[in-house]
Amino acid sequence: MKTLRYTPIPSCFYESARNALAGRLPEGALVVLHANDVYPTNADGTMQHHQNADLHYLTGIDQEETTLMMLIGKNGQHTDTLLLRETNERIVIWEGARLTKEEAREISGVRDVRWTQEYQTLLAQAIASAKYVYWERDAHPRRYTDVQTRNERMFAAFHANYPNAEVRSLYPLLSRMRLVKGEPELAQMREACRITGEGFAAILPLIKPGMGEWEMEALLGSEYTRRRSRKFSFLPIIASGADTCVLHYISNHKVCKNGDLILFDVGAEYGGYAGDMSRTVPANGKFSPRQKAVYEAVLAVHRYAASIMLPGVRKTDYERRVRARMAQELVNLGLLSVQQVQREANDPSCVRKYYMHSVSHSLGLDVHDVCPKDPVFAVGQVWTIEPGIYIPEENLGVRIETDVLIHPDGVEDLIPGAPLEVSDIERLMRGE
Ligand SMILES: [Mn+2]
Repeated sequence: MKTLRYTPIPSCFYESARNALAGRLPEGALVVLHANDVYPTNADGTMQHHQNADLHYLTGIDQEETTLMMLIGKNGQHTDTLLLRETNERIVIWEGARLTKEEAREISGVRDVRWTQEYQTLLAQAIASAKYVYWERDAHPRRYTDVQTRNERMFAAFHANYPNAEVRSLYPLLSRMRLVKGEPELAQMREACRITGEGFAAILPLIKPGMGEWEMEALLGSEYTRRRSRKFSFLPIIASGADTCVLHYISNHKVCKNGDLILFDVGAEYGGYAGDMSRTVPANGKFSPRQKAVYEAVLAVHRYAASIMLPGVRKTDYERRVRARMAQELVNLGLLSVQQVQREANDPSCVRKYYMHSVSHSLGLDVHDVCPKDPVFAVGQVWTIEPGIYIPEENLGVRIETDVLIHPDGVEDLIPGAPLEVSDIERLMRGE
């Protein structure tokens, strides 16, 4: 096996993931999953390939034009076939050799590896003995795109050829499985989170008024890459001044000014897994009294949320309790009146004026990872905790986000390397 930038997950993890999926499927089920396309830009340009997360979860293969087929037999037995893009002379010269069949076997544990040329023949054979077809199609509740994925495009062709096949969704099964992380996945996530936090702590002493948001992005990217991250796990948000109130600000094109807060919502990817962290710091290294008051309010809500994220708690209840706690802080800051909050004692929707997003999302191969509807917290799940207060009339937004692993008795902070307390942030920014 080649030495890689990251330590790969052993193939036995992917084998057990396929066994677990097969055990949840009926006899006669055929599973078909495709890699994501390499998306075009203009002319002959392309974007960086980003693997389909379900395919990654079941095989560990991070290569375009890959297909996994699984035919489920009696008692969860299954026959798996992996199809790969075959290297030719042109690919060797221009892109570099793709995986050999032997390399793909070592990574995924799938013994039957073929070239993609056999796709139609193998599919026809499998369909002949299949009763149901589980074709992967992304059903994330917040997914919105006009662009057809490779899975959807291949499905359209499949449906035209086999209009009578009984097609079922893989999403409910895989989203439940991916919600609880296996030990090898946690090792990757710990590393993604370690890089995310330590890389950020490393650039804190360098931040000064007059610095461009893009310069901070460059410094952070350098720290992440040196630590073997392949890329930011999502487009980094480095927002100063009024843009701290823009939840998904990604232009990072302003110069930060003395007296500004700077909101970082950034993450490093490692081995396909995502870190996701937010910190808010003063450009000049010292919080003003008002900035500090808002920061401490968000931190108090963060601490409260972490204390009630326990196994067995329903996420919707958790979110409601955090909103109620947030309401108290917004009253203390003079942003809401006691009467406003009391009118909606059970679930104060008035908090949404200053805190308009949810406090937690699951994290894994995807930044906003898969998740069943109305999940219940359980041991082995990884969630973000990210309350925020945004006051556009004061050009002041604060978000504090950690990633946590749920244990039987509470949560573990996976990003201990990045400061949370005002005093720790100010000390690090002084270079001490
Ligand atoms: Mn997040």
